Amino acid sequence: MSPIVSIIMGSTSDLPVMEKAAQLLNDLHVPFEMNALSAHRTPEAVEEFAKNARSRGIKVIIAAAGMAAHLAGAIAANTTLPVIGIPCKGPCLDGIDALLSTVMMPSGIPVATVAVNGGVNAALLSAQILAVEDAELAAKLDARRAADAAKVLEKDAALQAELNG
Ligand code: RP5
Repeated sequence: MSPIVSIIMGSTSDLPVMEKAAQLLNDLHVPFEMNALSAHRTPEAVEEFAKNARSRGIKVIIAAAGMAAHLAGAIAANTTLPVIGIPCKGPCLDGIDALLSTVMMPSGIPVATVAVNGGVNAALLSAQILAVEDAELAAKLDARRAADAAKVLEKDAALQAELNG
């Protein structure tokens, strides 16, 4: 199937975070593509990627970068597809650098920023956007939440059993 979500990262060094997003989209059977292009090192390629994404059938873009993380913003500047930004934790500043660079977009060019290294939530948010028009995907997301809630309740029950004998 042709990809409808595009995962893009500033460097292959961001791959560990993006693999979590990829795994989740695989689990949900959402077709995706994955690329590594840099807003700073390959600006023309990023512009071309963003400008062509809609005509290639992409519906949501997940963009991850670390340090002076301008990738999500640079992509959002060149498309009106929804762009989800993931700030990646770099070698210093604990990801605050990437968080602020990704989230503090000027009015008019939105980037939906998830938590630092938030690959799972980025993938879930992309699926939720797609699920607005896809009842089958919405049902899968509901089932996933129910399963997650059941795990929490199971762990709480085990904790109570341990505490109360
Ligand atoms: C950013 O700079 C990338 O997204 C990466 O998080 C960071 C470091 O890149 P490398 O020097 O590891 O390629 O653009």
